[in-house]
Amino acid sequence: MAEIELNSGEDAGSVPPARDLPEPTPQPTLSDWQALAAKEVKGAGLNWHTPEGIDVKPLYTAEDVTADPGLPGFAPFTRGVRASMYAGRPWTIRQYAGFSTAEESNAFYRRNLAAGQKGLSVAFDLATHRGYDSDHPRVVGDVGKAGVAIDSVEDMKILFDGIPLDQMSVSMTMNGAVIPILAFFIVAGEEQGVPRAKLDGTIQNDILKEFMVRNTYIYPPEPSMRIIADIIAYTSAEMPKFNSISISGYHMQEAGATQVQELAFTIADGKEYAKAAMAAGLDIDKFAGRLSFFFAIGMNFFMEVAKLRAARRLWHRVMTELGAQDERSKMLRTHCQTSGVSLQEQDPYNNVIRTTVEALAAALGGTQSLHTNALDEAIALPTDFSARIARNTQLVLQEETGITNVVDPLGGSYYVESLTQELVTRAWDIIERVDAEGGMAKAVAAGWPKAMIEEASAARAAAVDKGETVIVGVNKYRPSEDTAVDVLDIDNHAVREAQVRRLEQLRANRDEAAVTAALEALRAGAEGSENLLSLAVDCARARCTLGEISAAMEVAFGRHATKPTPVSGVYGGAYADDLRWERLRDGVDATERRLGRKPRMLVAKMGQDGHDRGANLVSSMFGDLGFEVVPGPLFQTPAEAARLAIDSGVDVVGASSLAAGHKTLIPELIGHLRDAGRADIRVIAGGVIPAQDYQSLRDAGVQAIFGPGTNLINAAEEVLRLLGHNMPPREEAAE
Ligand code: MLC
Ligand code: 5AD
Repeated sequence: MAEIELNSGEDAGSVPPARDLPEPTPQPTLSDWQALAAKEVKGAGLNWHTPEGIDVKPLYTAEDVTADPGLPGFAPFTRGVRASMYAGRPWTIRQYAGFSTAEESNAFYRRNLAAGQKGLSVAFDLATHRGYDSDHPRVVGDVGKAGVAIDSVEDMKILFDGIPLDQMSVSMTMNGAVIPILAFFIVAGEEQGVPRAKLDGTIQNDILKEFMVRNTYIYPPEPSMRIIADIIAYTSAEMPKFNSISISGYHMQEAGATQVQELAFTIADGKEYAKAAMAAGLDIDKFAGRLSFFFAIGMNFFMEVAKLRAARRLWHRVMTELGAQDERSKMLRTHCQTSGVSLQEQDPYNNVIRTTVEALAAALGGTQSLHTNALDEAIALPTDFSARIARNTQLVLQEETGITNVVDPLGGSYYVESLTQELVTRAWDIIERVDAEGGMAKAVAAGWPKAMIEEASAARAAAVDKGETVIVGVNKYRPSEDTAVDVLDIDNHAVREAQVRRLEQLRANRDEAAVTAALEALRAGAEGSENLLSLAVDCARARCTLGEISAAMEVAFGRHATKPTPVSGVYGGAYADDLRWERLRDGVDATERRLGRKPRMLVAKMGQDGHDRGANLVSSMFGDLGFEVVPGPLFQTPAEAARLAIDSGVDVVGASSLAAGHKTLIPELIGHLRDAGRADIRVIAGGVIPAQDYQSLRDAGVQAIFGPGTNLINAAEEVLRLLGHNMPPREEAAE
């Protein structure tokens, strides 16, 4: 009370006259701070040079903030797309999941929803992604492995059995076989009594990043872009609550992109899709409000927060330039997923900590929806146990920490505002380069965005292998004993048999004339210009299968294939003048002298697993070391890979497996080599391979196994030894 009275001036007489006040202490200036800090660290440099090329300073002040971030809910939405953000409604807890059969995945979804998950997100198996039915000979190792097998609308109905599709929003990660999957979803809704206008959800439908980094495409780029325009046209007219696309940077970061690259290429992809839909005659304000985004959130905490804020500002600018009038069209709404590659097989409980930090960054960046990875991410799909911890990470953040009560709580942070601006500027430079070359479809075809990402990936791998980038429990503080975690194992043969039986039943009970007519109409539509999704909905009603629908379009479009082109010089360059590298090069030279030619290695990718990050890295590194590397094409069968190995005269095949097909595919490869009398070709395996599978792979003849977190230098030593080079043990060579 006393102060209030004083301040009210009633007692003004007791305030000392101004001339008696002590002289105000001069405020320290920035150069005072610089001098003090320099003294503390004895002149050492404190700037942090990030992989994006940003020099982060040790201190930010008001002088670094050049733009007012505005208010949430208002353009350019830097502080969030909603005025009330999580204070009004928290982000959607949307866990990506799917495995085995539709029945098993449905049961898993129901358990998760009962335990607090808020939205669904379907992971399909690779056979489904690539447009093959489960009984197709090319997909023997893939059915039900990395996601759920869906062959027809009957499977889709089982997947959502007991889940009301007018109440639950469903995301479906599908890009290749996007037409049959969305058609099955629409008809499953219809047969559940939910008209398509009421379906709420998202389809990924983002093909450009498939050509760049994810590789689950089916058709060549041009018809693939038409498919996207057809889907946007259909959903904007018929499904007002459905997000027609989820423009994804996630996979770019997973493939090694820096945050600036992820940001720039994702926004540029979005611009390309908007332009494609406009070129197909659609009004931008009719569809743009249902374009959505998807980003990865890695361990660079503030960079990730700033990235989401920068993304919103960039999208607002792009859509304004494209002529959007409605503010909703310019709002970047996004899903985020914590980073899979940041998680490790070694010391796996650290992954819970990493995921928590990443989830917090996603929330402070203002995401609309979030998936948190499970702690066993580096080796397998989540179990009920690991999925519970992953989900609870979000529940604890939402319900225990109070972070949802204040909108954009980092707004106004000198560092975060400055970083946001810096990311906008740097990403805009790349977007302008893309524009100058005619847009993202052309840039992707030219290949430079992929090469840029692979260079960043190789540089990061070298920094980790050299220990400059620390990963706790992997390249520093490594525990002396490994911690075993229980992992989910899927009986791929049983799933495939169950699917094959259901396909037989479906084919036996349908009206073949109706099937043929619907497929013929679709084929003709693909050659013409009728809306493909609309035609596929008729196919789905007639019980055509996913493989049949995909094949009907393939007649018109063809199937796309690419040849890997690994980058060179980046990994090796990072090791210039390094003793370990020189020892390895000596080993390669000695092997070359002995063989009378360079040692040769095929880096094989078998099955429908298109994750080529590891394969590209290995090709690039062994190439830098002086091997002759044959980068095998994606999607080979074991027989094809064996043939390529023999025809190319390789000494060793490195089979890279990131999608769980290793137990089926690698033993088959070895069998084919043996049958051809070439058991001398060594086979090594690398990728996401859980320790409990090691013995069975060794029994099958695999000579070395390199799991997640492998140091490539150590792997190369092992390979040289396998090739008969007498490599001194590492300890002796340490000096
Ligand atoms: C939200 N709402 C509010 C509000 N906040 N209303 C009032 N006040 C607030 N504060 C409203 C919204 O406007 C919206 O209604 C409704 O609530 C739902 O909120 P949302 O924010 O739109 O969330 P959601 O429905 O979850 O949608 C999020 C999305 C969507 C737009 C990002 O596209 C989505 O769910 N994407 C998920 C993608 C995904 O899971 N992908 C997995 C990829 S895995 P209205 O009417 O305005 O809509 C992968 C891995 C791999 O790719 O490689 O295999
Ligand atoms: N279930 C759960 N998570 C999955 N992921 C991939 N497939 C599944 C699945 N079937 C996650 C992993 C991976 C990312 C691409 O998505 O985190 O890194």
